[in-house]
Amino acid sequence: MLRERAGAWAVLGPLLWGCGLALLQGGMLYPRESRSRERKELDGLWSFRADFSDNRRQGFEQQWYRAPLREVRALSGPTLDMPVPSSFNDVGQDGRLRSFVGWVWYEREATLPQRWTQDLGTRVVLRIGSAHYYAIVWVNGVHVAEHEGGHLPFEADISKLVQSGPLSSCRITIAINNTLSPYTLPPGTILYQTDTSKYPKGYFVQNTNFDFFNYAGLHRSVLLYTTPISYIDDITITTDVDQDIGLVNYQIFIQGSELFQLEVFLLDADGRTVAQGTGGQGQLQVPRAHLWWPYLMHEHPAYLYSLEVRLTAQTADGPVSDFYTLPVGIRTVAVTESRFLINGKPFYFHGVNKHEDADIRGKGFDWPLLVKDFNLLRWLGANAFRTSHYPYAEELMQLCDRYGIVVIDESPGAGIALAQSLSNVSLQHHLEVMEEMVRRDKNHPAVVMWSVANEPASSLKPAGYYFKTLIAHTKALDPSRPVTFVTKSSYEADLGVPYVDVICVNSYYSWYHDYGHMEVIQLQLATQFENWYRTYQKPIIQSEYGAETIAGFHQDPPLMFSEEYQKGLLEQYHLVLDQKRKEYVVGELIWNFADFMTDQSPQRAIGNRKGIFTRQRQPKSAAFLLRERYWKLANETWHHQSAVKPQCVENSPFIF
Ligand code: GCB
Repeated sequence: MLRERAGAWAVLGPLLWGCGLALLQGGMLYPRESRSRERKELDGLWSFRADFSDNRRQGFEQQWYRAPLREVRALSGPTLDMPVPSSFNDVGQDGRLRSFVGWVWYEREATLPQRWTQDLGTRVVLRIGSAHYYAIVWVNGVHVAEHEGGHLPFEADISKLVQSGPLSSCRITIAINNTLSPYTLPPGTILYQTDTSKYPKGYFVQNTNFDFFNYAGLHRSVLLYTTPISYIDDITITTDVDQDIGLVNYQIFIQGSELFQLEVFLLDADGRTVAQGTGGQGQLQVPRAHLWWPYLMHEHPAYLYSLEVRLTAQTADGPVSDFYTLPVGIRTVAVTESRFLINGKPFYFHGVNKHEDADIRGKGFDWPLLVKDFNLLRWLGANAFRTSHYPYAEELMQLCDRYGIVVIDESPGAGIALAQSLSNVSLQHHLEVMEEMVRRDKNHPAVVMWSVANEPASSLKPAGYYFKTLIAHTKALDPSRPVTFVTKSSYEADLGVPYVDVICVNSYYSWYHDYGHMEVIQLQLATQFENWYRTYQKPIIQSEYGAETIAGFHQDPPLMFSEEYQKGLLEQYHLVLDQKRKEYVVGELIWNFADFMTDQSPQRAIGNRKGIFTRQRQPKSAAFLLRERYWKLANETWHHQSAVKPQCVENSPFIF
């Protein structure tokens, strides 16, 4: 039975990859420079105005996109300087902006190289990495794009606009609305307060059922890039291993020409060509392939090849060439009744849940923060994280590939609490979001599983159909990876878990239940695992556990909120995890990597404090406890034949 299920994955994956991933129409390749492609980042200061008018629609009524924003006289006042990427909420001193709900307007001028505006053989694309939540984009006052969803990129081909006149610059205006509804992902509701004895006229607040602050704005880079008019639109890679031969299946989509030739070259890390092919679809074979292994599982983790794709296309104006290079990791993923296998070896997730969150910038992308977080992860000996509770920046996913940090890639399906949010309207949008997410992240070897949601109301009646459809669709999009969602429902009531490949369970024993009583953890946790496993015979990940901890609060014997309590609680969990990981538990992810901002509430002392690091990335005592544990776990799951084992050497934490 065990082997049969593993086998089914291994066999079905390669057979289905062609049809599954082909369901996706249109590409969203990361914009990389090449011999045929240029890019221009538009990060920096943009003009900004929040529309404080009562109906939040003054910007549309006065058509703020028609002229430079600073020239429009508006009730909402002058424009502000706004950094991009950044959330707009925490950079100012105006409390109204911090909690603003409605339309905000961003604008900047971009100067374009002459060739971009004069060479009609050049395609100019505007790409927005993340605009939370709903965005409308104009270039020189002309509507070019609209997008729903705050965590995935979208693009507009603006060639015609910038090549139609003598202009060497263009004005980009982006209106963004952070209002959430029961049908958005994540969902939310606007509550109007009509009791005029308590609230001013027109008073409303936005409520959510998720536990992170609804930061908004341009969270990732906005950039312009070029391709030739006939171009490589999408590449899909799946990999397999046959004995010591690595198999790289590729499928390439071209736009702008029906008549073209494609050549592909697979280069090793030293730049040597190890395999090559032609045509839009095929399989490359790599004898004695270096596999992509997770961090701390192998002496040489995260081995990446490069797939160089060269297009020569015939167009009305003559031949055109396009070049794109994609990093490729050769690895397999499989799930049995009790194990998660990477390259056929049992993999144990020992890692964290994260958030895109930091002081001042909110959810804005930041290179120093990114590098610090990876250094902390490697110091900790973490081999995995979940992108709780939305897809993270592409640059971060690339570093996961490069460092061997395994990712459970989660959609923004957090806080699905109302029956309305399990309706067909919501489902349709959720299916589209999964398409966007798979399209963006399908080629990352680090991504080993999709998570379609976090803690939905999966015991409500519509949840059965909702998750059956959503998971089946995700598997059809990508048959090469397992699919899950993260549950907090009981094993008896959950209607979605029958469809997952791996059960991901969150529990907060002796925190939200029996608080202060760590002595109940072992019994309750063991019962949790046994119930789920007896019912489903699927591997289980403890996808969240933790305790609110204010750094610097000490209390012995431990009391809640102290560093000692956090450590004590974790230790109780670890005792049970150590038994059950010998059987069917395949991972443990602490909640949370670092403290993060939430809505205000009596339970949150300026945000959620369950981090093992503070929001400024300084360790609490629990970080040292976990570090010891993770390095020990790494030692046990080391699969390479060599005698060298992972070691956590003081002051030189990464030996690889
Ligand atoms: C959970 C949620 C997470 C919260 C966490 C908590 O179950 O998945 O988003 O932040 O609990 O700290 O309450």
